[in-house]
Amino acid sequence: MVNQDNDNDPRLVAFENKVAADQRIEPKDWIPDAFRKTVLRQMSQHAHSEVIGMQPEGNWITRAPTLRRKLILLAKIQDEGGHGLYLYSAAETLGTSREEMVKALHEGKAKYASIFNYPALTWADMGAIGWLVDGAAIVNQVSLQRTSYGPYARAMVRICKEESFHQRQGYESIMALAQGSKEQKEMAQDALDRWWWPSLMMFGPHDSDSAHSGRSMHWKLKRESNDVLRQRFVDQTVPQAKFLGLEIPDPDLRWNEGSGRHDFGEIDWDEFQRVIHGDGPCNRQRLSHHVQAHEDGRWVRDAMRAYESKRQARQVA
Ligand code: FAQ
Repeated sequence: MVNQDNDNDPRLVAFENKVAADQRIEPKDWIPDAFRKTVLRQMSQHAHSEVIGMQPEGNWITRAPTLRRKLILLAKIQDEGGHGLYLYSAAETLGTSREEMVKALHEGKAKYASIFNYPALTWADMGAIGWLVDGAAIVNQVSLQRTSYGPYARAMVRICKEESFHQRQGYESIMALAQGSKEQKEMAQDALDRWWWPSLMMFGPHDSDSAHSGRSMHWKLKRESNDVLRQRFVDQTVPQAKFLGLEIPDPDLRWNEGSGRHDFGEIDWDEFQRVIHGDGPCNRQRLSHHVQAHEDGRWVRDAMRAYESKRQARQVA
């Protein structure tokens, strides 16, 4: 068997040249094994995040305060499920089935975004998730529209359009509370207090501690680093909070005239590590809910497989 990552392999040279020339890598192209593993890891984690991310908001569908809010929330959550499906399909082009990806999730071998291990405690959290979580997701995903793996980049284009609607609906929802009664404004502030730091964690560890960034940036899978994207999110969100009359829960946050950016406090990295390694407030609940839903849907998958094999048998006969 050929060592796929042998430096002298002419296919590797062709691959590196294609990346360097800013051309997209497509499923028909030969790719080194390390590249395949890295894209698959990131895409499958991304897909799992979209699907597990339906849970915190799903918790509020039956308690939405008005029919209009309920319709918007339902549509948004369905979009997130759809994003998961595009991403699983795009990831399958790397030769791993969706079933295998889901198995890795259930066995704790694949991660999903840390943010979804926090509970959605009040209706204001629906606004905060749209505003902050989708807001952070878009900053990252706009950058990923230019990722070097073609199927991932194309999935991102459509996903970004929908995420941008999600962010706006969240901002509009939290604005209604921030401009409402004293109690509603307090709910909005409380939601910001609880979701701010986990949103900053979505961008991953500092660049200096990021295990995969070096290779991912070299292969142009990641176009911008974790810290650059996090800074962009802070700079865009601080004025939005000011407009709402809400206070970002960071005593170290201030405008830095020299750098033209906001300085901000240090993330609690111990908490981040605990959450990504399975010990956040809702990790067990999120995973067991997903396992249960997967089991509940087994009969549908079995029925579709049985139908398909019968159809194929009829074609052969
Ligand atoms: N959570 O070396 P790096 C959404 C892990 S979609 C969990 O920096 P990398 C839509 C990382 O996997 C949100 N784990 O890793 C929505 C690695 O562990 P591993 C999802 C994290 O890949 C909204 C280790 O730490 N978006 O929100 C996190 O170069 C509302 C070392 O880290 C994406 O997935 C984290 N936050 O950079 C849905 C975007 N950060 O794999 C519903 C695509 C790091 O070695 C409601 N992904 N880790 O075991 C990415 O851009 C990258 O994968 C990063 C991490 C930036 C997340």
